[in-house]
Amino acid sequence: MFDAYTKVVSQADARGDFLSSDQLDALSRVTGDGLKRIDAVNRMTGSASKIVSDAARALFAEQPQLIAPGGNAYTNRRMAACLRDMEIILRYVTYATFTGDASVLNDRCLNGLRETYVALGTPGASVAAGVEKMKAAAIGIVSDTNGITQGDCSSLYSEIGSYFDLAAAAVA
Ligand code: PEB
Repeated sequence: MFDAYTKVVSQADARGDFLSSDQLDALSRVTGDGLKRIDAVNRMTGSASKIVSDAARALFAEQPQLIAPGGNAYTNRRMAACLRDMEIILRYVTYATFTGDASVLNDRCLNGLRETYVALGTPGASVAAGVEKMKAAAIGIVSDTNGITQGDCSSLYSEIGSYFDLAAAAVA
């Protein structure tokens, strides 16, 4: 598991190189955006249950076969597992956002997830659709400018979006 800093150090060490000025510039941008990053994590964390439930509601409205008899989210047990899975994925996206690196998401959540869903008969494309709905909800909440000092957060939004996209692509 890496963060934005240890990832660069590990890559430089593997080559026996000092950190390059490009790498230092990139890391100083990460540092400069540090408080924005923590605010974003704080908002996603505080609204996690809303992000999950709104995304799940939208997913089931769009794909009602999932909750019909025989569907993969039919029965309370499977519905609970589905909501739990979405929450787990969101939690790892917040970790990746916090560390500025996708490795925790990849190594601890997405690795083998597609195979797990295939084995369970859970439709990966539907999980991916749910993840994309969480992305929209999360970025909406993170980018709410109400009551905060406004600044340029565009690269942070696209980074957060990329973690959701990574999760969706891993199971689709
Ligand atoms: C991954 N999900 C399920 C299981 C596992 C995971 C390991 C099997 C064991 C169990 O039921 O608990 N666990 C989960 C995860 C990590 C982990 C992400 C990462 C660290 O450890 N069903 C749907 C939707 C979708 C869904 C499309 C969006 O119709 C999910 C939610 N996951 C779903 C369902 C089950 C499941 C299990 C319904 C139960 C399937 C079953 O038992 O038939």
